[in-house]
Amino acid sequence: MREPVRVYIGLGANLGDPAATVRSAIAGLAALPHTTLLATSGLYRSTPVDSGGPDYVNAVAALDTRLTAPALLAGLQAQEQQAGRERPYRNAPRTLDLDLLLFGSARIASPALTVPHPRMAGRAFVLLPLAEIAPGLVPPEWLRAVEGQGVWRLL
Ligand code: A4P
Ligand code: MG
Repeated sequence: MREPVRVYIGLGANLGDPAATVRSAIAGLAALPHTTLLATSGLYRSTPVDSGGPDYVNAVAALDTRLTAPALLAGLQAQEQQAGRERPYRNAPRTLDLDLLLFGSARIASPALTVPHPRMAGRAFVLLPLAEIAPGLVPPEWLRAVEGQGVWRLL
């Protein structure tokens, strides 16, 4: 059996009831096989970055998993599909985004998977919730660089 790896997942939603979607997605992460949910950040409201529509709800979760990175990604994508299928509108945009931010100290560059997530360092909606549960992973200069992006922690 593989040793568990500490991984961080970024969650985002901006359609339907995004807070409820993110909360149920966290429950879905906890139910992944060979995986333990260790910590979740609070929920954050954020203005869309490089996209339109309503504000997002974002969060970050820490897991220990014995899954391989591709198997974990497949589990995340299955959960995205499931959230999408619950939406009644034709051609509705995706209602749940699950990004694999970090997979231990692995660096992965395959066609299907890039880890660390290539855009995480410039995004306050990732860095603030990540810093809440893993402050050592977020250099202070990264946080300073994203000051001013619209992100608010929800109670
Ligand atoms: N993929 C490669 N690396 C990864 C990874 N580390 N984690 C591939 C997850 N997927 C990864 O992703 C497209 C493809 O990326 C997948 O098939 C997978 O093989 P997707 O989730 O289908 O599409 P996407 O999320 O629209 O694209 P992308 O490029 O992941 O977008 P981002 O960068 O995730 O941005 N603004 C706010 N405020 N909050 C948000 O959450 N999210 C986005 C999405 C834009 N603006 C936002 C937010
Ligand atoms: Mg994505």
